[in-house]
Amino acid sequence: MASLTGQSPGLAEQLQLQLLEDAIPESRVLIIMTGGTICMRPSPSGFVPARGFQEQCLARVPTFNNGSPASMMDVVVNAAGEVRAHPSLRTPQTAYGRRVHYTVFEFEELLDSSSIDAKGWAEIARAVERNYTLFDGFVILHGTDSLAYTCSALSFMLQNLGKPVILTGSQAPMLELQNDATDNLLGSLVVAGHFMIPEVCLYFNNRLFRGNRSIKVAASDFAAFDSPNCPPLAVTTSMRTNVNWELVNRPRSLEHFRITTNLDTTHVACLRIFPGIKPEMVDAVLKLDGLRGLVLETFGAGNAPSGQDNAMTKVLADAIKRGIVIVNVTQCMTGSVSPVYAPGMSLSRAGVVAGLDMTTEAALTKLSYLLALPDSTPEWVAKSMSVSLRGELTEVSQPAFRHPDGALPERVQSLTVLGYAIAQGDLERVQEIVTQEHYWLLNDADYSGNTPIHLAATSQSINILQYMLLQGGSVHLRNQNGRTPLFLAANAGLSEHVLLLRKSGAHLHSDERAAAQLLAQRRPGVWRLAGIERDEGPENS
Ligand code: ASN
Repeated sequence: MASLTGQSPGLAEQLQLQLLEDAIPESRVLIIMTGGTICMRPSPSGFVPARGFQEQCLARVPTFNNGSPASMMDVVVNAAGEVRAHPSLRTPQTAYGRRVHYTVFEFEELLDSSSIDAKGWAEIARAVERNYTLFDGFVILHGTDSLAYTCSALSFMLQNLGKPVILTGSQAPMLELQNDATDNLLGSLVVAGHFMIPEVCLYFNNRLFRGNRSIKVAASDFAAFDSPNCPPLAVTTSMRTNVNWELVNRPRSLEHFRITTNLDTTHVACLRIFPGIKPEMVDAVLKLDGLRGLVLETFGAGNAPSGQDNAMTKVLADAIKRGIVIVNVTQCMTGSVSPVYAPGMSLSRAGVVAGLDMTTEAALTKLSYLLALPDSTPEWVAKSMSVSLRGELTEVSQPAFRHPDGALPERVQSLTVLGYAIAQGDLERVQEIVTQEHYWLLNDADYSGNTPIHLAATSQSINILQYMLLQGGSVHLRNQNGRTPLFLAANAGLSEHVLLLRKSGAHLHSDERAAAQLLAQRRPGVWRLAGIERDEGPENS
């Protein structure tokens, strides 16, 4: 440890420096390695994924390892809930005054992403679910070839997501001298460790995209991805990462995080229309054994050739009558499918669903997700395809959302007024402020790091807490003492508040469990509701 005076430090100074080090807050991030170029090494048969990413690529690099004493991090590694201690690393302190404490969990089989399928997506979703309460955020390392599909699929598979899930990869391997892997991984770690963006995102070349809006646009450029119909959620510059909080989606229900894993990719197809395509060709695809859904990539604003005597339209209408869901997306990079021209209009009259501005990747994975849901009917799936489930399409204008970014200029006043209304249990006033305020305040923090959800967690009116949770306030943000709203509610002995927060997916952070256990000795009842059992082990519910 370096001394402030340049000489070797005495014991007292060492202790002081250690205390200063320990006072730096940390975020816990799990990196899930699925394969891809980022971890690849050359072999006689071309580049192949290689194991040992943490030791080989990260442990020796100062930006990924601040050299703090080795420590272990628990990771749940399988369906039986087996917990394995993994060696972990810490980044140096970031521009936001934190360190990211992380470990890499490598899948048994590392893939070139061109070989991933619904089974691989399910494995990723399960790894996130099993470790959800142990980490603040997740970074998924993945090949770039099918990355946009995986992002889209995961966005539908992860429901009521309350924490960031950031996918990234690279165009050149981490061990190549000139690579994009270092920046992509570091940027993803910073986002996952600092910003409450509870969405499945893709971070690449200094930009953070909504996962289900992104497409791969370049085979070898470092700027490999774009999100033509949705601006980036964040951009990293030399100064900082600027988050566009108005665009960030929030889970707005009183439900736990959960996953759906059985996407039906085997009964869907995608067909690109071209000038001269024959109706018989389209009919042949639509008559594939067991086909349940088709994504039709059409011209411009959603137009397809109608064929002689409207033969194409008839083929499509017949398939829809047989129960096949057909979704219309545009071949263009930007813009939306809308029935402005006669050919587009006749498709919509035949029952073809307008996929609006969805990417093909999003349309295909959404179709696979909806068709696999229990009790889904073709009519219901068709209707749901035009509705935004995870921000994958532009439907109507969404409410804007704003999150703390270090500065609280003109919003401090509203935050204070909101604080008073919460303290007085005045639900009507709270609703008024939250509805009228230009920026959403619910995830803003006051001088002590308390968000309105922290305040509501101990307010006399449970209805205020419920209202705020339904507006998308985060249950995972921690105040300056590292406390979650759940901790505060339990500490105040408010069982009803605790139950409501738990229902909404709240859990105690691993850093506050030791204190919670001590407090539970005096008040076991309410702390049990908060998730503290007598024989404490890692919590995964
Ligand atoms: N073929 C690689 C993959 O998708 C491409 C990459 O990651 N850049 O796994």
